[in-house]
Amino acid sequence: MESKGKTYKVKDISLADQGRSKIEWAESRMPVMMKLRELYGKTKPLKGMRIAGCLHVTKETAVLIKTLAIAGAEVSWSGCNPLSTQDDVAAALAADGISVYAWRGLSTDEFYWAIEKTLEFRPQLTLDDGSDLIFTIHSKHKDMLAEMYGGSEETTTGIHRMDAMAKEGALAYPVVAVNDAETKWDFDNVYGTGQSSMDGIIRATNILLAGKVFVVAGYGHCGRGSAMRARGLGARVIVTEVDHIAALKATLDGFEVSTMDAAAPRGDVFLTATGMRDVITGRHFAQMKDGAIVANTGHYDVEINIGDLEKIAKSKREIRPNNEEYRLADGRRVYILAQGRLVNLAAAEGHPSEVMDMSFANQFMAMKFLAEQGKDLKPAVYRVPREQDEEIARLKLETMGIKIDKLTPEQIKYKTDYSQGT
Ligand code: RBV
Repeated sequence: MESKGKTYKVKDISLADQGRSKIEWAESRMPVMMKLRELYGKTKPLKGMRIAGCLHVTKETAVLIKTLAIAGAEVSWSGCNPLSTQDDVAAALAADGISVYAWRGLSTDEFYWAIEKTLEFRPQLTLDDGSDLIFTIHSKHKDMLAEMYGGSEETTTGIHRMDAMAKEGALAYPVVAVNDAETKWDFDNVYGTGQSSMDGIIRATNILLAGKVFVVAGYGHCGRGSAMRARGLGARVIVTEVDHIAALKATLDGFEVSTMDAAAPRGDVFLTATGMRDVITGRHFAQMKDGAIVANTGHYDVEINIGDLEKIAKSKREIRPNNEEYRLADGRRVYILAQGRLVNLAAAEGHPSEVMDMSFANQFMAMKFLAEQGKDLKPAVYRVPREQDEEIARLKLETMGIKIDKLTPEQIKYKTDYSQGT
């Protein structure tokens, strides 16, 4: 509902209590975020800053949004994928006074409408997952550029977009590549994607993964996490790649590496994690076994060419939530999960809170950094400083009750003394 005087549009505001419980649950699993609230709730480093965010509206994102608000920011939010919004969480945020424009299942027009709504208060900072906000401001709202302090980007696909923009000289404000922090991509992309993708596939199908041939396309961080978890559940995993080094890593990690053409007739389950379009196309569908299940965990829905499948399919029906059965002329059935959109967020709840704790701590610190220094920075893509990564890892370990060793002064000396050999 969008009503006069209200700065939100969500599916059903009466779901707010349910959403609040979910958010509380996430808070109880996100100790680093709670620590940031404690630290910056007093000093309010984001006071007076207007932040527009475009990132999956999940219980974890709600924890980030509330933390930004506690640190003084005014926030306006939209979801970054048509199928990832948790409507109860959106309702809870709206009921608690956050300006949020997000509901599950919005159309492409509504998706961009929601982004426009979040820009109405003329943000000074943008927080993106996929860079749709940054791109919209640069293409449609150039008048806003002068007020911008900077932006941050959550995911690999968005970073590629930003690097390309910077290379062309088209980027007009500084962007922090949150994705590339070690405490983000070595954890969120690997363990987060690994677990949440299995979760999405299982919720949409409830199949037994043990004994299945599970094809993972792409052996970047997300592909590696997914391959590891599929193997852990007893699947026989085949990895497909276009990059020689990644293919070699997968091989030495003990996975079978093959081409998609060779894997297509063998796979029971397919999962794309490449960030590239047309990874599974018509000629692959034509080879698949009856009952093959096909899903994507990459940011955009371009990895599986569903248009090709539509062309050869005789009929289609929803057999379970987030699971569509396509029947081919010869009677074979192929199942597409979550319309080829990221299965971990569309068919499950996204990455677990514990891992988003680190990703979103990086987001928070990026916002703080840009609020303080953004105006002095040249437009470029900035990597997260090493100290920030180290501090987040330190805090995470501390909240997990894990202690580590410290170098002695002799060891530090040894480390820097190049004269000592055998
Ligand atoms: N992602 N967010 C969640 N639970 O809020 N789960 C996954 C969540 C992010 C993740 O950081 C990844 O980079 C991005 O979604 C892909 O769009």
